[in-house]
Order: sequence, then structure tokens, then C-alpha cells
Amino acid sequence: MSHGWGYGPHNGPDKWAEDFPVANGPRQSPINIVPKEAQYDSSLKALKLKYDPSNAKGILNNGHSFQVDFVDDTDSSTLTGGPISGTYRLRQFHFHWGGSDDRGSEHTVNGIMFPSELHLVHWNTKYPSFGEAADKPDGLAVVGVFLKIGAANPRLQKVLDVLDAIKNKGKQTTFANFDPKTLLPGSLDYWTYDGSLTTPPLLESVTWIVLKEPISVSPAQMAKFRSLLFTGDGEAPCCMMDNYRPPQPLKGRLVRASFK
Ligand code: SG7
Ligand code: ZN
Repeated sequence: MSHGWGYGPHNGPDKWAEDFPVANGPRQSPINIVPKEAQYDSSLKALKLKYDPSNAKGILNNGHSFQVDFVDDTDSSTLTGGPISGTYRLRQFHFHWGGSDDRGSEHTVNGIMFPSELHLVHWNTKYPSFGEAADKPDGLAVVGVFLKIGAANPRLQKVLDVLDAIKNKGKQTTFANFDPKTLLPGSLDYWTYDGSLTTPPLLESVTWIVLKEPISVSPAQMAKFRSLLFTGDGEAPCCMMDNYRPPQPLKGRLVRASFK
């Protein structure tokens, strides 16, 4: 894997353990969620997401996905409540998706994949920065939202319309005044478990909060995700798709549900 990790046959999820042995660790993500085996926990609090649209800063094709980045130097966009203690700040959000509409999410539910999954990445402000939080067991909290095929989702359009400007790896542009709360479903019911980043370095630092209710996306909107490229300017173009890691062994972990 000397040429760097990715999602292809020679550098994909099956090869990541060569350079990142924690790939076989005790709390890896994603997982298959089996709702009947999740334990309802009445002590789980409601999720509180408070986002300031003016914190949206830019959008970047990082060669693995695209991410919308937020200014995170104050507590103006935060996640509190739910399974976590203290305050976590929003750092960025990004998506994973398939090469066709029958696959693409990282988490699965009863073995079923969705065409895409949105990740809102937050870091624990008990640490001084995202970088210092990223390798601590309670350092990160990621909210996962499934996308399912249905009506076109107008709330996604502002993100999709800017993708032409960041087609190649390494491209970025400004992305201002966006409230990621508009992307969330009506219900904030969730499953939660202790896991990891789903890409190298696969750090075991993430409290996962996966929402039960999906948001909708149309087939044409899904096609727009796949118009991005994994590759940089001047390289043989390779469409960004199937940028998901499949489910990893549960290894005795408990999945809790906020709902009955
Ligand atoms: C995406 O998923 C990126 C990464 C992200 C990674 O490929 O958006 O972001 C950066 C800054 O490269 O990594 C540390 C981090 O957020 C893994 O995030 S995930 O576990 O939520 N899928
Ligand atoms: Zn992700």
C-alpha cells in the first residue's frame, strides 16, 4: 500500500491493516446495527445540536470524499446531550456513497445498505484542538445520517451545486452561510456505540450516534455525488464512488438505542 490508502482493490479497506494495524482493533467502525439487539437506555438524553450557519467556511475535495469545513474556535456550533458528556464542536461534515443506489452507506441496519451516509464530525472541547482530541477515547462524536432514495432533497442542493467547482482532488472553494441542521431528519432518535474513524488512521476515538430516520435523496442527486473525482488535475480521471468501509466485527460491544 506504498501509494497511500484508498478504496481500490490494491489500497482499499482489506489492505488498510498493513499500514494501520488498529484496523483489527477492539472498537472499529462502521458496524452492522441489529435493532433487535440494541438495548433501549432510558438514561440517554436528547441530542442537542446548535449550529451557527455563519461558521461554514469552505468545501474541499480531499481525494476520499468532500467535506464542508467549519470555523471551530468558539462554542458557537456544538453538539451536547445524547450519550456524551460536555461540549463537542462541529469541525466538518462529509458523505460516503456507492457506485450505484444499492450500496454506499458505512453503517448497515439488519445488513441493509443505504445509497449514502452523512457524517457530522465533532470534537470534545475538554481537549485544546481537534488534532489533540482525535486520538482520545472520548475525543470525537460523529452523527451519522442515512440517505435513502426518494424525492429530491432541496436541502442538499446548495452542497450539490458547488461540487462542479471541486471536481478534482485538492480543490477547494468557499462555502458560506450554511446550517447543517437543515440536513437532519424530523426525528433525532438514535443508536449509539463506541467506535473509530472509518478511514485511516482508524483511530478508536469516536462516540458514534447513528440516526434511525433517513433523509431522502433522488437518483439524479446521487449521480451528482459520483461526478466528483478521486484524482487530481492531470491524472487519469477516476470517479469518486464506493468510498465506504464495510461493517467491522462488533467484538462484544453494546449498541444502545435512545428509543423503544
Ligand atoms: C473522510 O472521512 C474525511 C476525513 C475524515 C474521514 O474521508 O472527511 O476528514 C479529513 C479531515 O480528512 O477524517 C479525521 C476525520 O474526520 C473519517 O471520518 S469518519 O470516521 O467520520 N468517516
Ligand atoms: Zn465518514
